Amino acid sequence: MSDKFYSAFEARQKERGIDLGAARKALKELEVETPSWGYGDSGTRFKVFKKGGVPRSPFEKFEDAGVVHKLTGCCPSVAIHIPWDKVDDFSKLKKHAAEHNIRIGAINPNVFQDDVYMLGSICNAKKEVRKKATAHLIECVEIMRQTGSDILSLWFADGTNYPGQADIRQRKHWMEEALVETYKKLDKNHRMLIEYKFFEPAFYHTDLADWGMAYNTALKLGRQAEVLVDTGHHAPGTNVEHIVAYLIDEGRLGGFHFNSRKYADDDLIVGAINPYELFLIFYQILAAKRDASYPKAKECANKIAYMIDQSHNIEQKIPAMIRSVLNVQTQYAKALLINWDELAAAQESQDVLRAEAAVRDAFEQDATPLLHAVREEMKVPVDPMKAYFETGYQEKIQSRGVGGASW
Ligand code: RM4
Ligand code: MN
Ligand code: MN
Repeated sequence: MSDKFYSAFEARQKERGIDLGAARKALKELEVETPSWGYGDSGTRFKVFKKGGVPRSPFEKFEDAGVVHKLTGCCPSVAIHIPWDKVDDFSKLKKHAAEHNIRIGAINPNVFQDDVYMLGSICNAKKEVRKKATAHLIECVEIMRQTGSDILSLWFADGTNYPGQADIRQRKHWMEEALVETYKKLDKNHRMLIEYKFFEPAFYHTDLADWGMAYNTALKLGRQAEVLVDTGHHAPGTNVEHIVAYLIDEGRLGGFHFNSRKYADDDLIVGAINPYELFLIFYQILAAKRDASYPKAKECANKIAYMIDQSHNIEQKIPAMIRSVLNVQTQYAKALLINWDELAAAQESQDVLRAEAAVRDAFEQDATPLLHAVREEMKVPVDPMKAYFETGYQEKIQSRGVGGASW
């Protein structure tokens, strides 16, 4: 990066009243967790296209994730899905992760793939199925201990396809019972994140359909339970950043699953379709972080777990992950360029257009010089995508052949 490039940017931001030192520090602190399943083959209900070079084991997934961290400097942890990433000895996986300068992140139980879960897991009308599902959740708490993870990330495919198919309130009680039982097993430092989704695979009702249900459940469970917002899990047009602001204010926003959507739960690369939404989410988070008058929100905003949850169906997995991380960084960087005094003054004087402009003006800035400067400081390539293709890693992993792990 030429100094000229950065000085012009610096001068411009000075004129706009932005403290670049604070922005650089915040960017350096941003961590984004990548999902093990984002490195495996995935597809649609029509077809899974098998790619060459896809990891054949959880160990190889961590090797690929290690490359993403090496090039971006901000992906030190990897979420795992059980049993997809189940290994005989988790201490070996933990050690392997450490050898690649990363660690095991959130533990995601899977209670949606066994045949017995067709009509639900912890909300299934059959007691033995509920018991099996609950036992798996508890097994995952044990895996948290073995791996040193402090996040149990829960998502349920439970729901029904037809009116009258099941007793909705009864299922709600079963869900609460199973979660109470699991919650009791948590250690003091553990967090339980509850993810909602309004449809799919169930198409009539989903047992945890929206943030309100997830939030209410978290409240009943206790302080260690929080809500996880997957950006793809809302009906079109939903104001996701409002949900984010509300949950932070209540101290219960635990984390994100970032991805982007055009129509349904598309799981496309985050920021690919709606970068402004991602920016506006960060605007709400940063506003809460700055709010000295409301420590509860500030504290919550400071410990949000940022995670990616995507399915790379047609694109190469590793560069897709790098692109995702860069998109998150870019929108975060832009949100850091908001002039908060200007915004507060416009809001105070109830100047609608000036207030809207104060936010949009940051989005319209080119944050590239800032990102490059931060990457230089972090000693990672200024252009991690380009650097990846220069490493020859993609060619190297072709020797793994076709038919690696799915999801
Ligand atoms: C779901 C949800 C979960 C993820 C599964 C694989 O749609 O987003 O977070 O674990 O997909
Ligand atoms: Mn998700
Ligand atoms: Mn999803």
